[in-house]
Amino acid sequence: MVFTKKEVDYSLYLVTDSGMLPEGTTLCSQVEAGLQNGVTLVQIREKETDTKLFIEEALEVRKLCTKYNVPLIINDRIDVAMAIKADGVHVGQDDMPIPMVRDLVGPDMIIGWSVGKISEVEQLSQWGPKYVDYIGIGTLFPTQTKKNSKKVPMGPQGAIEILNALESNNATWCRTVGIGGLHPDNIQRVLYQCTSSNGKRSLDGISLVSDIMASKDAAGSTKILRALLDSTTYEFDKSLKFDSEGPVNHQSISNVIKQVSSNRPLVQHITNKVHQNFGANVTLALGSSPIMSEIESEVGELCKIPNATLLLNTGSVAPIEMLRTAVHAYNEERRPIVFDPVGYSATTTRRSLNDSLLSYGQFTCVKGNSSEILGLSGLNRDNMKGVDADTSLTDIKLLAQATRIVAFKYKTIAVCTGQTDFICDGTFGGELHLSTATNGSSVDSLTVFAVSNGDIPIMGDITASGCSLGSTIASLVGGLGPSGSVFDAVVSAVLLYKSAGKLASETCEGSGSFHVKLIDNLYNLFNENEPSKWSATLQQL
Ligand code: TPS
Repeated sequence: MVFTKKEVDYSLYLVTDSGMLPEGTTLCSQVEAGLQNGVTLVQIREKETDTKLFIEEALEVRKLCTKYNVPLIINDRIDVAMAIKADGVHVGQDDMPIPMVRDLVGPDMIIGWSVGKISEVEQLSQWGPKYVDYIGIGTLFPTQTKKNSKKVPMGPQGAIEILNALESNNATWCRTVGIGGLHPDNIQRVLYQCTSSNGKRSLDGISLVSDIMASKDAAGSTKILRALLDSTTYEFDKSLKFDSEGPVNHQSISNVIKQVSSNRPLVQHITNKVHQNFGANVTLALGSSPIMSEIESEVGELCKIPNATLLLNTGSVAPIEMLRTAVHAYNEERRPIVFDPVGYSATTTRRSLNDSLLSYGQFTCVKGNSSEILGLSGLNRDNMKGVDADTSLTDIKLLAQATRIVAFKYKTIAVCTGQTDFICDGTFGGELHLSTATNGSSVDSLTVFAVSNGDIPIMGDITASGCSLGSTIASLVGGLGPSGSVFDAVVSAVLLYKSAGKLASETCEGSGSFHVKLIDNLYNLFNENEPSKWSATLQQL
């Protein structure tokens, strides 16, 4: 045994599959290309290979692993692992039970287990530290590699639940890798989002098959993966800072408005029919250009227009493929996405649709009414009346906590609207760390801000008033220049919208003229740019 278990570096864990090798490559040439460029752990997983050949290949790979000083794990075949003196074994849920594996391999071999359920974490923590050394959490995303898998992809949110279960069951010894459909376009997001709620634990690494084994340039692919793993920031909003310079004040709000006026962002709305016309007018009132496009083939061009921003409102839904393409395109271009989970919790269909969309990408801001944010937080799923907010939800502590949870879970700026609006920044400036997560900054340590302006009940008497706060946030975030602060822009949008709503409610003659006056007041407050005169107030809770 060359390695002690504590020394193992799980950061880039290659699992083999000789069924997908490109022409001109071999199992060993692909593994060696990986080892030369940053693979830190290798697992031989050959489901179709006869024992004799398996052993021959395993001995070759073992030589390579010894040369590069990297441990070797064998999948499923405990006999082969023992025969070739591998460093460890990896077993799935349908393979030999873990206690039997440990009895056979002895105390020093590394044992890995594929885990996808909380009950499996409870089981491994009952066994204690002598049994499972690490788990492969998955499958995270759809994968072509594991044929006939019955598992539904769990997405980052599923992995977070497993990390939380490890913490709540005190399985501190157990290391973790994420697996399933991992590629350069989603790895940083997974590492960034997957942290336990207490802020103490994130994934120790990623494990993958096809991105290296099926690559025509395994060395180049590994280098890309290594660079992503080694960077400590996920810049999902390329030109934008997340942190505020200090407390948001009239000066910083005025700066946001100035940047938006001069940059005139394009705000692509993918939104429900009821909101389209009003949202377009709100966007225009804020010096921005709306485009209501659900054409999949043009998303790639739209997101490249300077200051392009996406508002994704799930009130009525474009084809899911179009939505996925849009989320990927804006993420790839590092442009902001504001997500509005309309009617989350109203029906099972809406909940699973919103959950799927949220698993596709990284969102700069998630804005919902109190029922939606409570639903997303998991604190309360049973209080939806259709897609409207339940106005009886006024428990400030509960709503503030729900906002914190959503901000932390999705590493986003969460906005919860209601009589009082709550805002919480859970982005940690895009920082990501293997293993140590947010260095102990937990959900509970996040600061929540409240925006109030008295009750404006008439807001609920027009259509799309909540959706149009989404348009306002998207305009202000999208209009920021390179020195802008996203958090300042979100706060500015909420203050502006609430102040305009109050003024409109004071001068309107009914809900019809309120509609018009809301646009007038947004237009005037934006163009005057004198935030000291706005009536809505910001308070740190
Ligand atoms: C560490 N497993 C789950 S998904 C998958 C495999 C092999 C395919 C991923 O392929 N955790 C560890 N080792 C394992 N063998 C498993 C889990 C089981 P791709 O990266 O091409 O999507």
